[in-house]
Amino acid sequence: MQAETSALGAKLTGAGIGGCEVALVAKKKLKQVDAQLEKQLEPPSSQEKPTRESELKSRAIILKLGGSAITIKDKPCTANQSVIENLAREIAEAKVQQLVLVHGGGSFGHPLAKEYAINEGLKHPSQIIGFSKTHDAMTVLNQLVVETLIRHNIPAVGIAPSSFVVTKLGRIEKMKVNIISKMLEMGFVPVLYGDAVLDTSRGFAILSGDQLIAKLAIVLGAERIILGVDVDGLCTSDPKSDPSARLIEHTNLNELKREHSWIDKAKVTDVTGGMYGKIIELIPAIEQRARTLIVNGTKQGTVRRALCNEKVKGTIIDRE
Ligand code: IP8
Repeated sequence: MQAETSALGAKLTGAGIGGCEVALVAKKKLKQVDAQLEKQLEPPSSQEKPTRESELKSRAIILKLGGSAITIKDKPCTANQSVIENLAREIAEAKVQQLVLVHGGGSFGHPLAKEYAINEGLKHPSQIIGFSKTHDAMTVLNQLVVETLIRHNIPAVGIAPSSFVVTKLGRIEKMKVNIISKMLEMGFVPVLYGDAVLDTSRGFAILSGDQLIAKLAIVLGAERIILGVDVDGLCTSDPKSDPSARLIEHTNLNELKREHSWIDKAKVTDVTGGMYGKIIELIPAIEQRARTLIVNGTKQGTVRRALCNEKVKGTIIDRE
């Protein structure tokens, strides 16, 4: 039986704010924030290079805890506490030197992001409160994860991506990454998440955890990316609906690119980041030699073995 934690209690209801005036003020405010961020954030040219810190020390591992694994998908704002507990224990056992954790939104971020159409950008003032609710729900989940990690003696620090990432048309445009590399250098485990973020073209957008891990892997020069999801890995079809689905144990970018139907499947069925969408997001990081492993984060022992580089059931994706 899964232990469930209803973190936000009753369903969060939409309380829109009315009036074009408010929308204009909000837009003006967003522009001001944007101008300020322009000044503060690093120029994109310096972002694609591995940081000095990552060159000096062992290379980081980036572990994504999928929302499907750590939350109960069909119960709004409900965490799968037993899975989080188990993952925290395994992460502690693995004793990784430099680890960045990123978790997805699951039943916390996604229903609210959808209800307020956050990913479509700012079109109506009633969405403003939706942005706050979406971000707030993610901070609640983040806190649950961070608290559990700390209980297992992991020096976890929750960091809101909305505080250091800005997107343009939904794609990361600026990312102030030095705080993450500094934390890694000092032995902390930064815990980030998919978030509602400011967008220089649309006002705001949803930054998926998958886009975030790919970018972090490139910028930090990560050695490996591990995705802990709620299935055993990448399969020939959706294992949840097709019993004949076969696990692909090892593949590479050329093989994936040759198989054009992947791209089509991603467009048709996984626009919001299902398995095929994840792979597409990760391609630039795999191109930069971040070996990627997809495992079932809900099965005991898999994440520990993956972190320790031991043989584990899952899908390895290499550059070549
Ligand atoms: O679950 C989306 O992150 P993901 C986060 O990694 C929100 O796609 C806020 C919906």
